[in-house]
Amino acid sequence: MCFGLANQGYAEDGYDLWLRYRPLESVAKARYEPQIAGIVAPGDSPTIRAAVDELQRGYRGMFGGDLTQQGAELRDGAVLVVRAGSPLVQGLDLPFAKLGGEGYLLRSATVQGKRVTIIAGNRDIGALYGVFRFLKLLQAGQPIDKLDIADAPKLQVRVLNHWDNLDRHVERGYAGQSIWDWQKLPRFKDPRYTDYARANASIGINGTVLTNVNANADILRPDYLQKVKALADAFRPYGIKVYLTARFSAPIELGGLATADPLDPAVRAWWKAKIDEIYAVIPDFGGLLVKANSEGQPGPADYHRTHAEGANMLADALAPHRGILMWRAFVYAAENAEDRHKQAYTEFQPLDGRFRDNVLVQVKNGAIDFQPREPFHPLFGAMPRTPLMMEFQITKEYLGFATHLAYLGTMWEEVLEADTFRPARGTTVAKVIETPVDAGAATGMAGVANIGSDRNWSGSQFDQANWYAFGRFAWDPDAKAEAIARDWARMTWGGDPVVTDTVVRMMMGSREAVVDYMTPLGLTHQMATGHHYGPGPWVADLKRPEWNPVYYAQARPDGIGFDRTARGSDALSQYAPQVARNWGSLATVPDELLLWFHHLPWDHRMKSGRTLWDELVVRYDAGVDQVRRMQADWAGLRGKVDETRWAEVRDFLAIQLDEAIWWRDASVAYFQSIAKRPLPEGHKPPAHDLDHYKAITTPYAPGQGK
Ligand code: BDP
Repeated sequence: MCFGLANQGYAEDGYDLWLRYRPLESVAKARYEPQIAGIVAPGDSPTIRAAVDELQRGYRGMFGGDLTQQGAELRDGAVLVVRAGSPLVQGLDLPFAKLGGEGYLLRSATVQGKRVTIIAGNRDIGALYGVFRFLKLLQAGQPIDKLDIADAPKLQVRVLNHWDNLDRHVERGYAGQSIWDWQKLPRFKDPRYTDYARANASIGINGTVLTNVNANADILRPDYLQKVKALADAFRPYGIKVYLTARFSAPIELGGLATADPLDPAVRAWWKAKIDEIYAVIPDFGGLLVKANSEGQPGPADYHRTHAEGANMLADALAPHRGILMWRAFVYAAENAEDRHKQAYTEFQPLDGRFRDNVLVQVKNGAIDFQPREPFHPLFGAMPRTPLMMEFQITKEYLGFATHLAYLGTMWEEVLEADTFRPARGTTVAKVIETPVDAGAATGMAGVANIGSDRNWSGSQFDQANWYAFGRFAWDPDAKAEAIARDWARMTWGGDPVVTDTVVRMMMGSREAVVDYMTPLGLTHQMATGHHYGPGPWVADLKRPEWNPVYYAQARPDGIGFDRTARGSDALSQYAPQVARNWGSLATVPDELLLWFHHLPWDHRMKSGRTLWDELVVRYDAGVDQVRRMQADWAGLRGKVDETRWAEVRDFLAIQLDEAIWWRDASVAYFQSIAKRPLPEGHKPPAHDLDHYKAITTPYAPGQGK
C-alpha cells in the first residue's frame, strides 16, 4: 500500500498532520519496547491490513525498524489486532456488547500465559480505530501497561462536506484547490486519497460528501460515477463511505424531463433509476446531500411542494439500498420580510414527523450562517420526531480564512452544551442530536471541510486542529474542547509540556479574540460582500435586505442591535420559554449575545459599568490585544518546534494582527460615525478616516462562490 512521500525528502511542512510519529525519546522508548514486541493480526481484510500498516508506520516512526508479525504462538509484548470472534480473545469476558459496529477496546491482558495488548472491535473498522487510539497514547507518552479502554461513537453519520466544484475550485476553500483530481480519475489514484482516508479514520470520520452543496448535476453522469467509484475504493478500507450532492433539477438537466416536480411519476422514476445506477457502481454508497430552495438552488418549492415531499422522494429511492438522505435546513426565502433568523424554523418546524426515517435534516449550528458566534439554532429540540444532524463549518469563511488562528473547538462545545430546555430528547443540543428519534433512526454531524491541495491540507498549521476537533466532536458531541486541543497539540507539535501548554492556551483564547475584533457583544455578519474577507459594516446596497451588514447591526443614532424580543421580530419565541426568558431579559442575557437579541441605546449601562459604546470599543481592542498575546506566546516557542512550521505560524499571526487592527479600526470608525461619541479614555482613534476603510476592495479574495 502506498502512503505518499510524507516523510521523505521534505522539511516538516504539516503534511503529516497529527499522525507525525516522530522518534520517541530514549526513556519512553525503553519503557514501551517490552510492551510492543510484535503484531498478531489474524484477519486479512483490507481494513485489518490498513490497521497493521498504520501500526507499522507508527512503530517505524517512533521506534525505528519494523515490528515483527507473529503467528498464533503468542509472545510477551504482542499487540493483538482482532475481531470479537477471534479464538485469541475467547473467555476473556471483554465488553464487546457495548461497542456497536464501530467501537473498539484496548485491553492489557494475559493470553496463553503471555502479557499482551488487545486491540479489538466487533468489526474490522473498530480494530482500525483502536489502532489509532493506541498510537495516540504512544505519541502522548501515556502508559500502556494497564489498558482498559472501551469507546464507541455516539453518532452514526460523521461526515465531511466538501464544497468542491468539478473544476477543482473550492467554495469557501482557503487551502488551494480541491484534492479530487477529477480529470485524472479514475485511472490515477493520487496517494493523497489514502492519506486523506487515514487522517479521517484516525478521528472516526466515516463519510465524505465529495461535492459542493451548490450542486452540479454532472457529478451524476456515468463517467463521473466511475471517478467517484475510484475514490470510494480508496476510502473503503478506512471505513469511509462516499456521498454526493444532488441537484434537485437533475432530471431536467441530465434526464431531459420537462419538470423536477417530486410528485411527478416520471421524475420519481428518473431518480430511482439514477440511484439504482449509483449503487450498481458503488454498492456501499452512503447517500445524497441536498441544498434546495436556498440561495438560488432549485427545489420542491418551485413546484409548490414542501421540503418533506422533496426529501422523501429521494429518501424512498435510497431506502432499498440503505442510503441516507441529508436535507439542509439552511433556507431563507427570496421574497420574505421575516427576520432571517426565523425563516428556517418557520418553514421546517411544521414538517416535524413528516420526513422518512432515512432522512437527516441538516441544521447549521446557528440560525444565520456560521458566524463567529451565534446562539444555537432554534430548530434543535423543536422537531422531536425528525432526525436532525448538526452542520458545523470547519473552513473559516467568517473567521479570518486560513491566516487567522481561531480554534473552533470552543465554539462547537458552546453550541453542543447549550441547553434547549426542550425535554423530549434530553435537553442539551448534544443530546438532541445523539438521541435517535426512534429505534433505527439515523443520527449525525457534518463539517464543511477545510481541506485542499496545500501541502499542509488545511491552509494553515493551526487549521488542522479544526479538522481534528470536528472528528472528535462527531464521535462524541459531549467531548471537551480543551482536552481535544491538548491531544492535537501533543501530536502535532511534539511532547514538550511547555509547547503543549502554550499551544493550548493560544487555541483556547483564539476564537473569542476573533469574535471581539470582528463582531463583539452579539453583533453579526459585518463582513465585506461576497467573499466575506475583511470588514464591511457600512454595506447597505445589496439587493436583499438580509445580505447587508446594516441589516444585522441595526446601528442608528438611537442605538445598536437587532431587536428579536416580542417588541421586535420575536425570534425569541422560537426557543423554549426558559431560553426566551433568559435571553429576552437584560438582566440575564449574556453580554456575548446582547446585540443579537436587543436593540439598545449607545449609553445603555453594561454589567461592567461602562456604556454600551465604550464597551464595544473595549471589546474590539481586547480582540486585537489577544492576537498580540498569541504572538508573544508563539515567539517564546522558537527553537522548541521545527523552524519551518514555526515561521509559517509567526507570519500568519502577523497577518492576523494586521487584519484584526483593520477590523477594529474600520468598525470603530463606522460605528462612531453613527454613535457620535468620543472613544473611551486610553483607546486610540482609528488610523484612518471611515472613507479610507470603505474604499478598500479585495476582489480576488480566495474561496468565493461562483
Ligand atoms: C454560506 C456561504 C455559501 C454557501 C452557503 C450554504 O457563503 O457559499 O453556499 O453558506 O451553506 O455560508 O449553502
